[in-house]
Amino acid sequence: VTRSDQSIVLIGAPVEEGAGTAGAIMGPAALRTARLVATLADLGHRVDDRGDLMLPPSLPTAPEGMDRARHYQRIAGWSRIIADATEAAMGQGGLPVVLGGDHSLSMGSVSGVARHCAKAGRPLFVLWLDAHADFNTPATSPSGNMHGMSAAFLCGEPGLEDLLGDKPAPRLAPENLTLFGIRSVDRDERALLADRGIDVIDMRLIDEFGVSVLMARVIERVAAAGGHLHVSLDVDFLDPSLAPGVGTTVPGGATYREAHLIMEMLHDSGLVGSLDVVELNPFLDDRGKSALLLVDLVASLFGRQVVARGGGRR
Ligand code: Z70
Ligand code: MN
Ligand code: MN
Ligand code: MN
Repeated sequence: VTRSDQSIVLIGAPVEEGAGTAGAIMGPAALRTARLVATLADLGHRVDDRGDLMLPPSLPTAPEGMDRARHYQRIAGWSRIIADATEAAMGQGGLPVVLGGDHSLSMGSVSGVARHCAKAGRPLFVLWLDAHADFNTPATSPSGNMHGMSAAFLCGEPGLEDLLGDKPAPRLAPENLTLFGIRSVDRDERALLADRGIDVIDMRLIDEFGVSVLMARVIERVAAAGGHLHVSLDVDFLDPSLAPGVGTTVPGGATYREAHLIMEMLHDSGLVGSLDVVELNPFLDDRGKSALLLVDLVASLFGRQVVARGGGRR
């Protein structure tokens, strides 16, 4: 339950090879500079900052035909150490928060969480807050950038079967994935999403129904299944006027108030057991603005409230 006494494990994952633009390597440092650790500790949580992971010098070899997945070897190396780190943190009763780094890191983070959930017999649900669907495969991707493939990989789409080597993860049930905030999808990616029946909450639905109704639906499904909810927060979910520190800006993103409400509802649900904060590119940011907003959002997710409420709303 997401209350004021979580054991939060911070895992820096300075991976940027999955993105088309360099700079996400500085993301974990910027989030720490924006006082992430003290902010979570002030909310009453135990915070164990394990520092940044390091890519080992010897990388996995790429299978034949991996030229459609750029920097495959490095992303495979990252995925394996990130998966081991989130699985270990959860095994110790911790709540892993992975600081990115580009969104390819979720291939590792969610895989480690999935391994833990499989052992614990708990169904895994993933909420993917993003402008993009990240549902390309090496065959459908127009760019070859692996940060656009992570959600598809996790659902077992073909092309990256050897990524995790001899420690593969159980696939995420496609019906347990919700993409939320979507406003940029590639042609073949759109066809794949439709074919697999992925739950895509795009900006049109958000405008029409509001985040409150749509989020309540997601939370109810996870609660009914007694599931573990992993939240994968891509900075470009937010409108670029609020969070300019991203490689690919897409107009029409979530507002400050929508984003905070989502985090508050997630906190109140008590269902969130792991988190990624990805795609922050401090090189492109405006005086730390995006990093500071992310830390505020993470604070809301971990229980910061404007006014202390009694038991009624938890
Ligand atoms: C496009 C691709 C992407 C950012 C994900 C974009 C992917 N669909 N871009 N996150 N910033 O190249 O696959
Ligand atoms: Mn557990
Ligand atoms: Mn993304
Ligand atoms: Mn994105």
